[in-house]
Amino acid sequence: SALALVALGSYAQEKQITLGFAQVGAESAWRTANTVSVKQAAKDAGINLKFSDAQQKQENQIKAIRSYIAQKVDVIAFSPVVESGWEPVLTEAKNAHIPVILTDRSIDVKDPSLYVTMIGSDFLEEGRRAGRWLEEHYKNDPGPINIAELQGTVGSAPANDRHSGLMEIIKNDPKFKIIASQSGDFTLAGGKQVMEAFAKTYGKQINVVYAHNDDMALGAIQAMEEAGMKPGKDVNVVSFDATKGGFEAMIAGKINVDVECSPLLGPQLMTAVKDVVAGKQLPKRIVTNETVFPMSVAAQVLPQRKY
Ligand code: GYE
Repeated sequence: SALALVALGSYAQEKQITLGFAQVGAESAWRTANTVSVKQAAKDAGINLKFSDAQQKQENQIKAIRSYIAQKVDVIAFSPVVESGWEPVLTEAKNAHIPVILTDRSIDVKDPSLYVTMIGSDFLEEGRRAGRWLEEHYKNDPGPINIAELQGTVGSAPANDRHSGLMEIIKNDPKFKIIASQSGDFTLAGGKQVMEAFAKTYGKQINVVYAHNDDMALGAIQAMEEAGMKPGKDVNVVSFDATKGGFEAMIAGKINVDVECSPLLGPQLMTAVKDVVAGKQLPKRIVTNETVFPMSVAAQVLPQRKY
């Protein structure tokens, strides 16, 4: 009867959505802020969140996604540790008719129907922004400008793209040279350890430290200071994320420029989850709004920073 249909309709509307979220880990201040944002936004949206932490291992994320499939969650979202190797598990989700939303990091798959949308930053553009800052900063310097690069997690989208974005800008200017490049896995300890080795091998030859995130930049600053180098003065430190820790280092004169990357993706993600459950069509790519903060504005901007 019509009445039963109306009752059924309102029941369907009120049914709580269950979201399975497979997080990368807890490697950085960025990640911690991202986790808080996702959990808070789920609460605010009345979404039942199942949350797992992969400790930066793809195999753990794959296990978590499989368990969400087995539990028949309504939507799966995850921030992929690395770009490659996702076809099998995403095909399983597709066969189970569970929509998948990517947040933060992108993946490399041939079949775009394996996910609904990707919400997050344009890491390639972030790398270009850093490169443009370097070009501007050194425009009257004949060089050579020797860059030591602290890469993020090997195979991750932000590490790949922050490297490529920089290269795009500096490749036609031979005065810029990447003299050393190694992964510090996006952690403070990793950045410190790699920088200790760089300082020993290259010492005063290094003009720029290009750190793929603030945590590694902060670790590198410690290593440089222990090696008697002056970060922010005789070595220009370029970093990403623009966390409070990054801002404090800029105010202390130790990070020269911080390229913003927002972890506050929770609200956008929950909107996308609701839309997908409601059968709405979503854009394939939802890009986060971001900017660049040079050291000179840090003290003024810090009070408004949310992560
Ligand atoms: O820059 C870094 C974190 O994927 C954008 O991961 C994220 C990166 C972020 O560990 O701090």
